[in-house]
Amino acid sequence: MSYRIPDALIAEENAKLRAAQAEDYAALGRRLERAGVDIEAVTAKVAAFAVAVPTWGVGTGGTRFARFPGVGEPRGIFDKLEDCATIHQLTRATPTCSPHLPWDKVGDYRELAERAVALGVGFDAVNSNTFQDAAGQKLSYKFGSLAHSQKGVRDQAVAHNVECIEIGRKLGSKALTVWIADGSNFPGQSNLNRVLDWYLESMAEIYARLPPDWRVFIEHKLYEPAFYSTVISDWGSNLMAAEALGPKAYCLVDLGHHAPNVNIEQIVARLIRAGRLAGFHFNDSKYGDDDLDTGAIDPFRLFLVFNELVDASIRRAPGFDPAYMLDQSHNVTDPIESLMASAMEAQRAYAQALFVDRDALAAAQDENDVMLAHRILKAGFIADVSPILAETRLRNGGAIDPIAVYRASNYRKIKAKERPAVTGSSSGIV
Ligand code: RM4
Ligand code: MN
Ligand code: MN
Repeated sequence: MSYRIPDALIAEENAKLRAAQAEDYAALGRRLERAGVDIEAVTAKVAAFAVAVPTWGVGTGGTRFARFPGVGEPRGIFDKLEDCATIHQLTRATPTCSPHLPWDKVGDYRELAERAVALGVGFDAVNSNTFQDAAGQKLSYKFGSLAHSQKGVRDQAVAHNVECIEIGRKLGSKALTVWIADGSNFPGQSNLNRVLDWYLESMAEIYARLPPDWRVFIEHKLYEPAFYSTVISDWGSNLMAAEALGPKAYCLVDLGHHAPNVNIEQIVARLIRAGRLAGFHFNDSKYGDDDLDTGAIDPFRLFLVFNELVDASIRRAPGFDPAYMLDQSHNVTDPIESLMASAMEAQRAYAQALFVDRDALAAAQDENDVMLAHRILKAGFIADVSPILAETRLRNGGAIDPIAVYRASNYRKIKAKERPAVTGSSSGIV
């Protein structure tokens, strides 16, 4: 039987912090009470917040230069599931994981689904992969996949996505996420409109194969690996595609897939307005990188995104049902620690957005009291909501301090023995 962190260890570590946690939570409760807010209402909302973990995120990532694998890394999807379950066990914020195919292909999906149930995790959106060639694949994706100039390659990419839907059905998923690397490196390499036509044709075939209760999430990305143009480059192209396909197509926002300084929260607001927001791939970035830890670089931006989400949920925006997922690559940290910290950062931004006094904000906006409006919004961001986050974990059987418990458990060292070292090092995102 493979190692799992004992509940007794969580309880033991929690006992050390329990008194301080109770004190901090009570103090915050009193502060909120003065503002007419019931802390329990906020805590209940935060406790209901969930973000999916990407199965590929629990392995050590790399850059295009190198990958430095760590000890005790997962060797396949069954090991990855264990790590995803550990993240949820301690944070109580990540009940599902999002598989990537063919990376997570197995012979028996019933066995995989059963293992997930035994570990207490479910499956979120299935991600297709036509940005690299799978072993034994007939035609190459070197020059594209769903938008390739040759019909045979497009058909192969469509068939892969249809297979992803079939596998996802067996795992209990309800959505397919499609991100393609198709694009060009040189002006003149491809006709900017023709590739979009081919993409839409291919996607229409995939769309036709969606089960009635499924959605398809389209993910745009400005550049990389294509450096001159990408077929689905931005939210405009994404929305055009979703609207061309039909009501089950939604636009997914990966925070790292925009030009620097783009106003992402405004894009989110627009997609909500169009009733087409699929959800998120959370991560952070400073320059053109796309996979740093959520909230590590610009937590204010993350807060502003959640501010739009809370605003939409309060006014019950039609079609608003976003799926939340982390999408990161961990090159220099233990992936489990990064993913736990990131789940908590997403939760934090949500809790901070819940702190904003929305009636007062709307009144200040109507009065054009710029400074007051800004301060009301900022009050949410500067609020220390940590006691609420810790309280939700404590009440749900998780850890007050997940990273401390994880370290105390020696999980990685134990896994290093259970999972013999992966030899060799390759470059690539995962
Ligand atoms: C891409 C994109 C996709 C993810 C891959 C691994 O940049 O963000 O969502 O599946 O990376
Ligand atoms: Mn992504
Ligand atoms: Mn990405």
